Amino acid sequence: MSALAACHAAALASYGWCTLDAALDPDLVVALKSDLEQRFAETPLCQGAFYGEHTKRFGSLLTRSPVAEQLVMHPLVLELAEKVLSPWCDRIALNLTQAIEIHPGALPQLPHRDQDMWQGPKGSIEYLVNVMWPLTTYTPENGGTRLWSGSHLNQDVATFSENDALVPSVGPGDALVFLGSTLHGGGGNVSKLPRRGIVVSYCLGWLKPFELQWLVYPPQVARTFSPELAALVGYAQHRPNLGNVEGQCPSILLRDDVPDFLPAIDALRPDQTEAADLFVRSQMGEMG
Ligand SMILES: O=C(O)CCC(=O)C(=O)O
Ligand SMILES: [Fe+2]
Repeated sequence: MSALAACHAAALASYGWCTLDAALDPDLVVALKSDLEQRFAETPLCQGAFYGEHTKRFGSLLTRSPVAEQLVMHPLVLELAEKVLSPWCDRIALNLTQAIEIHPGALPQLPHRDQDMWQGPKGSIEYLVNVMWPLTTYTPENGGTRLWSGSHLNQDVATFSENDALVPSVGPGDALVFLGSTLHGGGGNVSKLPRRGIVVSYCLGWLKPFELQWLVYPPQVARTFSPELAALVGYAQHRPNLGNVEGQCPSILLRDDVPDFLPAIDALRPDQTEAADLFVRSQMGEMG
């Protein structure tokens, strides 16, 4: 792991969040903003108390701007996500890409931990790494993401005082990284202008993702992705044998010709291959 990533990983472990300053070329942010402008304008306001009725959200960002790939595949971000999540999975997966616009008049969002969408044990496993890429400068007035530093170490505490929340100062080109176990929420917007940002999150490769990646990037779309990006959105098996098509890696669907009849082929970890082979050999020994 690079020294830079190790430093950020240590901050994530201690505080549950960290910022990456100037992680993206400003020209790319300009291009990204312009690619998304029309969609922000035409997307209706959200409904429901969690999303917030003065906010707009839309997903599938890899189909909405070529710059989105640079966010999703950002090397330092991927290094951090893998460092945090790899103890509990064979590979990580893209959980969502979502653009969020918080309008003037929006109330603060319910403080929450994103990992609570999965009903497994909490405190012993890290499920998700979140990356917020601001498109406008975030402030406590305009709805900048508020979070509770250290809250990842206190899973039993459902919520903390608003007075203890902090709003990291991040702007276009920076990234705010926080764990799925860190309590956070969008801020209320008492300014006159909307706050815009993009969330990219990564989860354990065996979880059901928040945004159904195979549906938003069906094979005809994923075929245009690099093999690494296609694997991250789900065109890869999670060993052993999870997430297959006809017992094969789902990336088979990205080929020009997909044979009608396919053999199921094991995709096991080396330790599992060894155990299965050993067992087969012992059975053959018994038979003859
Ligand atoms: O918009 C934000 O700052 C955070 C949004 C958020 O945490 C969520 O919708 O889960
Ligand atoms: Fe959240």
